Amino acid sequence: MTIERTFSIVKPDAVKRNLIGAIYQRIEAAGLQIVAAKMLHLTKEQAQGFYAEHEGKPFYDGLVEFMTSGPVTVQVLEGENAITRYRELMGKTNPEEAACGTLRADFAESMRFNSVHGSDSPASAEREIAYFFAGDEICPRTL
Ligand code: IDP
Repeated sequence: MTIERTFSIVKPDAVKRNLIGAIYQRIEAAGLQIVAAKMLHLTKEQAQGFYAEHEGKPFYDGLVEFMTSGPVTVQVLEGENAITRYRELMGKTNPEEAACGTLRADFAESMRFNSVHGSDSPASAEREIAYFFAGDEICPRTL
């Protein structure tokens, strides 16, 4: 059993439509624990740095504009194989290709306005968690 942490964002399109609770409910129902959470309105510099790997791609400027268009919530999720399981819960980037019952199939508006982010590898998860959270902001359950 591999207990992992992954990083998640409820993006501005979903926060605007009051979907934070619905998305948190799906995360918890899937057996993942939210061990850190906060609301932020990203600056342009924060969004550019977070998505630096996409710099130069045709969708990069639009993505940064979208991610700074309103508040987001950022979360650390913990659980068995959390990285893969949360990617499966989100569904594919393009909601038209996302499997039925996934967050993006049910909530996303388009390829850009696709409601949620989730880390795609252990290295990304580590970088993304550290980008937004200090160690003492993460609160794993005590048994
Ligand atoms: P992911 O969020 O599923 O990991 P990435 O390829 O890392 O997908 O892209 C990051 C984000 O950039 C996507 O979630 C989406 O919001 C946006 N994006 C990706 N590809 C496109 C595109 O072709 N058009 C518009 N936005 C895009």
